[in-house]
Amino acid sequence: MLTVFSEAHRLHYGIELKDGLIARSFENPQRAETVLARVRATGLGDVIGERQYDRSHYVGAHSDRYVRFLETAWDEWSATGRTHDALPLVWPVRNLRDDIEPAFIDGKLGYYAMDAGSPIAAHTWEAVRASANVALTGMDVISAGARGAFALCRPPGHHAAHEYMGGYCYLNNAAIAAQRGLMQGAERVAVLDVDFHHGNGTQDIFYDRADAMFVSLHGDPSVSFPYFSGFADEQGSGDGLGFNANYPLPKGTDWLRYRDALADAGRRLAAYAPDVLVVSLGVDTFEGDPISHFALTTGDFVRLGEAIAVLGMPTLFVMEGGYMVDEIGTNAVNVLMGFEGRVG
Ligand code: 6XA
Ligand code: ZN
Repeated sequence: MLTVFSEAHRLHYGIELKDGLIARSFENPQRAETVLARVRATGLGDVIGERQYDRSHYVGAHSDRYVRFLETAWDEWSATGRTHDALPLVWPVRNLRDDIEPAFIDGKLGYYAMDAGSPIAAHTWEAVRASANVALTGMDVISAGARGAFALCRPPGHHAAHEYMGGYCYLNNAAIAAQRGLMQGAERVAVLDVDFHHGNGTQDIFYDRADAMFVSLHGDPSVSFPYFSGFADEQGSGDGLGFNANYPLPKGTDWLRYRDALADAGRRLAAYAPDVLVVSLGVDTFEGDPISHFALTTGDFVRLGEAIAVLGMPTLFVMEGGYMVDEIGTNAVNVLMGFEGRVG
């Protein structure tokens, strides 16, 4: 299986508001390097760089004005004399006005963010674009006929919605890739999100569409981030009704429980019969993950890859979360090896 990787991810390493304090982000450059090292150590396949795509490839999944915000945010922030990372500090919740885009950057940051987890620094946009381009390149590999490909994206994408960033995400790499699959002739695409956290951004982007199904297994949002999305009654709207499925699972979920939900998700996907499957591959479901609450073991990730392979769909894996840095490489690549039938 080909892996697509961009060194530009190293340009981004920010801060987040955590436990009431500003701290270095759990989402750090070492994550992608550890996964890449494991790809090479296992001989999974060749590693290629990303192709270049212009901004028009991000619009659709995202609004034009949101992409514009991402492109200009650092310049607007730094023009005020500030040299540290930009973070939002006020949000248009409930009855506050969300119909007027603020003119000043401090307002724009809150307008286009769901949390204080997606900092913007001088080179963030370069890394973000490269990550989306990694996913687009991966979809091109699939559209050219490959059975599987791995987009080793960083920063991740599944919390990024049509018009907001959050949870370490800026552009929704999986949705952007899925959209390209549709542009390249797929009649239906599906996204299976196995990250511990609900992929609220991907759900948002495809919620009212019948040509893209979104299926997610994740920690119950009543007790886990992102808290405000990911409940079982979110089933799509309009043309998209019935094409969104959430499987919120309790803290402590282990493989036996996970496997049952995955089997149900697999039946849904098989009935939909997409031309392409995109897997939002987070391995923060690992028992040792520092910010998540499931109990999958390193061996379980092989089983996960095998179960995805059984669906028999051309599959693009897109890297999302996973923070136990030592094991993230083994766990992510175990899914891919399981998919390839390379380990038993
Ligand atoms: C709160 C936790 C963000 C979760 C990010 C993640 N800052 N998403 O792993 O999949
Ligand atoms: Zn996650």
